[in-house]
Amino acid sequence: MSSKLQALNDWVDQVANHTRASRVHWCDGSGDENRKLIEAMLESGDLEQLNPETHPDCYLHRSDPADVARVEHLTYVCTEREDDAGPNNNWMAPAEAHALMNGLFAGCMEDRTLYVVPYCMGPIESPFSRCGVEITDSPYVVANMRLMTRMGSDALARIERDGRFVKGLHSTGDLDPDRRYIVHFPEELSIQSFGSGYGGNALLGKKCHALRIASYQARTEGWLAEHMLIVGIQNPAGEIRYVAGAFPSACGKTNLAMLIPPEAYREGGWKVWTVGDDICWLHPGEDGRLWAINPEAGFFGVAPGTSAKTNPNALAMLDRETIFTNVAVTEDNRPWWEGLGEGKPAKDWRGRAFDPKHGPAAHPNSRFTVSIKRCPSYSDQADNPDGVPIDAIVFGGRRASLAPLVLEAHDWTHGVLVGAGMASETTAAATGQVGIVRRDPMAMKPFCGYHFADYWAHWLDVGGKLTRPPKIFQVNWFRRDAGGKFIWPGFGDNMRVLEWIMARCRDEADATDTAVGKLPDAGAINLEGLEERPDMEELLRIDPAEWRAEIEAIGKHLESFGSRVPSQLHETLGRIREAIG
Ligand code: GTP
Ligand code: SPV
Ligand code: MN
Repeated sequence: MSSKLQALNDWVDQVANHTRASRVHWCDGSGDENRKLIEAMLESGDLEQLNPETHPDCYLHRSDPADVARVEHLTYVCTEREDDAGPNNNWMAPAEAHALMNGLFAGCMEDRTLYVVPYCMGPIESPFSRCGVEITDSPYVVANMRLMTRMGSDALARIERDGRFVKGLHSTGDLDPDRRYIVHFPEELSIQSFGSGYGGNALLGKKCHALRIASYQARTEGWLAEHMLIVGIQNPAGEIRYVAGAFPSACGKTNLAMLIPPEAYREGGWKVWTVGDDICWLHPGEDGRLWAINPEAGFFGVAPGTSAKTNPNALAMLDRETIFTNVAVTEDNRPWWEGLGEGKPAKDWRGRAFDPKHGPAAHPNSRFTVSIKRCPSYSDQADNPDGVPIDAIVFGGRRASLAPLVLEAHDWTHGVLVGAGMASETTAAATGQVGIVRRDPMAMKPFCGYHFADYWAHWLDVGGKLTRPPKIFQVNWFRRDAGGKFIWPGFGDNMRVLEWIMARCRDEADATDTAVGKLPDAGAINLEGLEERPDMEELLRIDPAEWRAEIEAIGKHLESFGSRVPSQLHETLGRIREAIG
């Protein structure tokens, strides 16, 4: 097979020659093709079958133990001018990066099949969707891309119609961490990834295309590519309003995206619909509102902590047609992870007999891959080519102290400052130390394909085009008490905060103005049905001394991006500094 697009055929030929691939397979995305791939992976040991009685069509992949997370220190944005990549990215000159990658890819697919994977990010018929083709030598990547994107013949047909696509080249190489690079050429609309099979490094449609390349394109085209979930919140009157939320990796997007409201809310008629859990493309509409699509078609979710109590919707879809990566297994070969709340591990994520002295049974960044259509709260609007209109944007992070449960920005510019100043404790989603507070503007630190200062200017520009901009909020589910316990119950109970946010969007709830934003009045958050009343005073406390230090730190952080930082952000910060005294 080949395509009707000469440029695509030429590129595939050229890569096949350079990598000396032994076979070329064009993926059509069919069930039959998938079954054959799975069979081959079961034979090669890439996959293990899980218990077919309890988990039909579920498989376990154990990755190389040194290839379990994104590698931010080996991820590069290669623009002609270093300044365009910004201090937020590692940079390499394009010529140097091409020379390096050409060397690594030379002959790397000898004895391997080269898969051509056409994919579409977003509904096939949406004008907002963008296509790409990933060339990979990993059948695991093909099977995951089939769940995560609209992959195969339909995507190829659209690519042939459009005549343009993002070129992604991937090889697992020999998995040597010293020969591992994830490089992006935004000016060429291309990506090259070598030496890793892990999600964000290898499923190129996801972070590499839909965030790094897309954010760069979005800037020139007047839209935003964001690390955000999208949910629809249906109130007792039956109206559905949409919220987009940016939280850093492993900080709660998937959980918020498929939240089940507490019983009292459900009985009252509240319901939450899932549109997306990780990536959101936002377009200013002709009506002056911001419209969102989820470019993905599946979830690549964090397994640990997922239970019938914390996330019943996730658990309900993980018992069939799911690929698990680096989880543990029980004696009867069911998937298991810390926080699952039932069963016990027999083998750990590396396949060894479980022994607590080796650490957790499941890797802390173990994941599940599953189609979004399997989600019980899947929204029928997720396939709408026009997207959904956004009423509120929520920025969140893991902060043990300082950040209150919820805070409303004074206006769009203040909201952009709130996003730009975001900080969060690091997690296992990327290699490196866990639990360190770092600035992660808009949860895009690892994913923005250009200079952060230009990115914030672009946010302000987009806001300027909106006559009905979403309100912007900051939330923190992770504040801890003196004993280190989370004060807020989180998960389904986050609905209580969403209710206040939705009421604010309809101008129906009061708020107290403070220097750092608008806070709910005492008693404004509905606590009905909670077994234990959380310490709301502590959750909503603004400590002026702590905040003064934070404002200084945000000022330094903005300054580190130099003179390109929009002056409005410095001015807004200055006003807050004065107001807090
Ligand atoms: P990425 O897929 O890496 O982008 O992560 P994510 O933002 O989708 O995070 P996810 O929802 O998978 O949550 C990550 C971890 O945080 C899991 O272990 C969850 O159980 C936990 N978590 C999510 N929401 C809450 C919450 O409201 N409170 C608490 N305490 N933990 C939460
Ligand atoms: C994240 O790390 O933010 C993820 C997983 O969503 S990955 O696909 O690896 O980026
Ligand atoms: Mn993510």
